[in-house]
Amino acid sequence: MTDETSSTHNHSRSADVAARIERRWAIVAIAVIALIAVMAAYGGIHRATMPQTQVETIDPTTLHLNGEFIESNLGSAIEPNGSVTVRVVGQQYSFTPQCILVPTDTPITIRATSPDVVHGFLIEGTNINTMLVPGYISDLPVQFNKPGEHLMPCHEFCGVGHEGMWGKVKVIDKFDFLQLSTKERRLNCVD
Ligand SMILES: [Cu+2]
Repeated sequence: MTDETSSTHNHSRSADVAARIERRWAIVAIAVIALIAVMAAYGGIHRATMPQTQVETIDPTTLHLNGEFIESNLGSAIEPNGSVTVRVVGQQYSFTPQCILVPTDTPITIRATSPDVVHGFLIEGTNINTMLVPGYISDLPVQFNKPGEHLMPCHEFCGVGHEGMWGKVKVIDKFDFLQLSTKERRLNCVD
């Protein structure tokens, strides 16, 4: 072997090594991207992320006049399938209803919006934490396993009265809730 051929040989061998290492790192990079894409899809589909990608809009100037957020429709309603839907409006500077009444061990959907400015919506002790944005409906699933009370502060500065904007969620036994629901179409604990 002459010096020249051996150096060409070495050169092509190191090029092979470099190509192999590059390929390996490309596979690692693609695997990381694929893993992140799968995690994002899983989080979105299983509602593990907020805000949701699904966007529901509503006209904030007329929500008190017609549609599901008129005053007589606010509060907790039992659906035909046994789940509960709670409709809430956050406005400067209170929530309606101010006290939300819900049953234990029942799938609950909270639907909330705002007619004026952005408010925060948080239920202490749960993963419910979102914003009420005028023009949009926030739709959140929650379930409570035991009776009790949870504070529900507005945690988004919404004006001079912001610090006084508090509500609460009262969780009562499923059986008691069902009994109350035979008397009223929409339940809350302000009455
Ligand atoms: Cu507020």
